[in-house]
Amino acid sequence: MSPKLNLQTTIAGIDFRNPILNAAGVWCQSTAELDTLLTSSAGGAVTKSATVKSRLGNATPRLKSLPLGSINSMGLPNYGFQYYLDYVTKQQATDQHNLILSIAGLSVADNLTMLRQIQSSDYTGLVELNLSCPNVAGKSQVGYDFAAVADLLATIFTFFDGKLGLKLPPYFDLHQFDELSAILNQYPLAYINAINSIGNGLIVDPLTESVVIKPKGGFGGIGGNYVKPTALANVRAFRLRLNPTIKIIGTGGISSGQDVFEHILCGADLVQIGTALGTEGPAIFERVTNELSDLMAAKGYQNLADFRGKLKTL
Ligand code: RRO
Repeated sequence: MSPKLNLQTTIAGIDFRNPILNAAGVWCQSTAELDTLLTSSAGGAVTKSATVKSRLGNATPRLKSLPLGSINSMGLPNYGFQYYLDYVTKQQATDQHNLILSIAGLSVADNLTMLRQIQSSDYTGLVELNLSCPNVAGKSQVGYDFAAVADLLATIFTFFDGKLGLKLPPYFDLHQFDELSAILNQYPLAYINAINSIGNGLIVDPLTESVVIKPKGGFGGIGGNYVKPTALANVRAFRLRLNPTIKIIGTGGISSGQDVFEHILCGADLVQIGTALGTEGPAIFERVTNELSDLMAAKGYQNLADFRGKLKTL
């Protein structure tokens, strides 16, 4: 990396030496995996979305890698909230702050329970409330119910004063961005993360005439190249509408430095890699960081702020 290049980025006062993290769910279920991320070239790490109690998740096969991406219906396999809270608190005590604690309660009450526990704990870092898991049978994605999101935020901010981000599902109608942004702008959110997988897609294997994953009759979240245009559109649409104090994490379809560049051009402050991290492993962070650096150097950019959000329109 050229000595002049600076990939540093900040969310709610938390510094990241570069803007490229794992996406929640990939390479982050165990502390061993999280340790590997933190010793890789990643800018930081997000933990597997936690539920109050540990879960084994859905029946297998529940993840399939595809030429253009992936489909998953993991069903929130995780070691339980306390496991991840202990991990990020321990890291914080050693001055490692570039972490995000992800939570995904199975109910409003569960989310409030976990947030109250965080509020009364020593952990003061970033927290990501996942409102968009598509894969728990019988549970719909809260992020599509704007009245429920409004109610939840109103309750959360009566007691929570930490650094809160929201993981959102993809939206497809401009009216949805208007309506949700008007709600989110009422609260001191640290960031939003756009997007989770595109929920309830279906991949068909014509040879076997079968679905490719077992849970929910084959329906699952789509990630990878399939979702990049939707992810970019969500980052851009929210950046045009949200208060500048609410930062944006861009997730979806990132497997190269150019993909990171495009997300940042649309307004992302940080980005996360899911599907491609799953197939390539943590070595991807060094490759993608180098590609981003080379692209910035070729364009004469020295900082991410030189091009963040500066997408041109005709
Ligand atoms: O565990 C999952 O099935 C899962 C989650 Br919590 C999520 O937020 N997004 C996704 O694609 N899978």
